[in-house]
Amino acid sequence: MASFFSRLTRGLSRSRDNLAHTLPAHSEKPLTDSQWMDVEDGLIMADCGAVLSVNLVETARKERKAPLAALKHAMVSKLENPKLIEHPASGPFILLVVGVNGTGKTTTIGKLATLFASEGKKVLVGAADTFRAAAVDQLAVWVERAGADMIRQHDGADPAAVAFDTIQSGIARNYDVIIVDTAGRVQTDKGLMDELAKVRRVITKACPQAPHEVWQVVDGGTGQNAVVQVEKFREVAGTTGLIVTKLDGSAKGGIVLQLADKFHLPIRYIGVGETLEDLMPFDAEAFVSSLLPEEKD
Ligand SMILES: Nc1nc2c(ncn2[C@@H]2O[C@H](COP(=O)(O)OP(=O)(O)OP(=O)(O)O)[C@@H](O)[C@H]2O)c(=O)[nH]1
Ligand SMILES: [Mg+2]
Repeated sequence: MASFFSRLTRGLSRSRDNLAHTLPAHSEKPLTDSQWMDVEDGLIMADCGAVLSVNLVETARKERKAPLAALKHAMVSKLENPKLIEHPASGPFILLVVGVNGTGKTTTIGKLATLFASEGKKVLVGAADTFRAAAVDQLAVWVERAGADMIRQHDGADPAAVAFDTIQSGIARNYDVIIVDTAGRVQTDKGLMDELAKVRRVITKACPQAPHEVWQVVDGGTGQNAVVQVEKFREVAGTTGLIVTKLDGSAKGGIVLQLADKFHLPIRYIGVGETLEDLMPFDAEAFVSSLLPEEKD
């Protein structure tokens, strides 16, 4: 836990230091117009985007609170999403994981499989990234370590066929959780996006209520482009939640707020590294605290 937050705090230090120049941590005094403009700039630099940054400052200015506390409150409100994870009344919980190349899908699935298995659930993973043999082997290592099972086919097999097979056998063999991994794809590649739509359709064919959740994994260091990615994947794959990874690297953090605000999608998990402990359920309050300068009493 401690190391998770220290990695997150270290990862977001650039944005936080930037904001610390403009937001006096201990001051109850209202900021001047030009100070608020500096805060707005700090938010834009932190990847919050112009529209949201203006909106956050407007909201914070209306509050009868110390400036830092007011901004924190405004940011947390943007991130709190009451949407509960959709669990089926009976049968397995079926999760489809999608996203652009290299964002961390396979690693995240490995970590999720381990988490679910540690809760005593029987977990099946479908290796529907059939592009590279190495992708399936990478997944197999995680799955084995998690004590979960995996469905795979030959290299180059139809990803939709692997997904169908996975759902069918997962239901027949009474798994509690089924997670389908997919190949990374750029949202502008029509052929690959059509293929993803087909994977989704086929999952529904194998189980009419599925997928119960579709989580898009986003690289936190992507910047503004993440907005276009989420827009397109949501349209094609019906994204229901987001996982933002690599917040330990060059990410500025504000993209998390921007995505949550723009698409009203819950952030389910965030990742700050490559090991199992580096994935945590998202906590809006803790995240905003890492992004803003520390409040002093
Ligand atoms: N620093 C850091 N690295 C991460 C994080 N999550 C994943 N990675 C690394 O990112 C790289 C790509 O991860 P994968 O899980 O293979 O990504 P993917 O989305 O499955 O990639 P494709 O299947 O090729 O699209 C690996 O080296 C991971 O270890 C994270 O939160 N922080
Ligand atoms: Mg992968």
